[in-house]
Amino acid sequence: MERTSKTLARFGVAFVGAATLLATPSIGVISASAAPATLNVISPWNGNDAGNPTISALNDNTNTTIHLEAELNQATGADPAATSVRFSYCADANSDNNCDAAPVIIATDSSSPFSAEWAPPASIVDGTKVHIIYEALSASNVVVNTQTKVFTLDNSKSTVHITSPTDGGSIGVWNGNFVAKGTNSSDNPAVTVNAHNGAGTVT
Ligand SMILES: [Ca+2]
Ligand SMILES: [Ca+2]
Repeated sequence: MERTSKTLARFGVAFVGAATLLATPSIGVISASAAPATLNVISPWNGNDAGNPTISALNDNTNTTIHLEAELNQATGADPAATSVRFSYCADANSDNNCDAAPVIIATDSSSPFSAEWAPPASIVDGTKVHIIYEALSASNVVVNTQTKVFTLDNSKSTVHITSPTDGGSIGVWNGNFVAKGTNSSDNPAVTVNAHNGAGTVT
């Protein structure tokens, strides 16, 4: 059964039944036969500022973009082959949890780590809620899974840009120290590295 996501429904895009054919895949339309492949959102991390996660485009001494990343996981046989991730955004300036206009595609990445660098347009001012939409696409550009994360743009928040370990790379240590390197915004934020293997804070 085909369905439209809340994202599309919010814009009043008419859904006239399962026979609807679209010339190109639209954001949020999930294919009729596909069981969802796993789509894990990596960045931005929405665990900061409990209940009100923020993103910041403050210059991190490398760039003023916000890193978007997701991971595809399709180890089980029933999953359709997702081959790329498409990143989109919309603004929700009146904070009613609905996009104020149709989502705008940022980029599509077809190689792991699936990522994009996003420069928020000047039209999105500080304090605006932003929906980041992650879509797993099949080789024929059918959406097989989608997730939306909501953040508030707050360019007063400190930023970091990690250069080592490399994005998606491996760390060749089993139980020891490793060095994380990068740049940070000029307000000199304190940087904490958390290990996601249960070891807790390591630096
Ligand atoms: Ca950055
Ligand atoms: Ca809105």
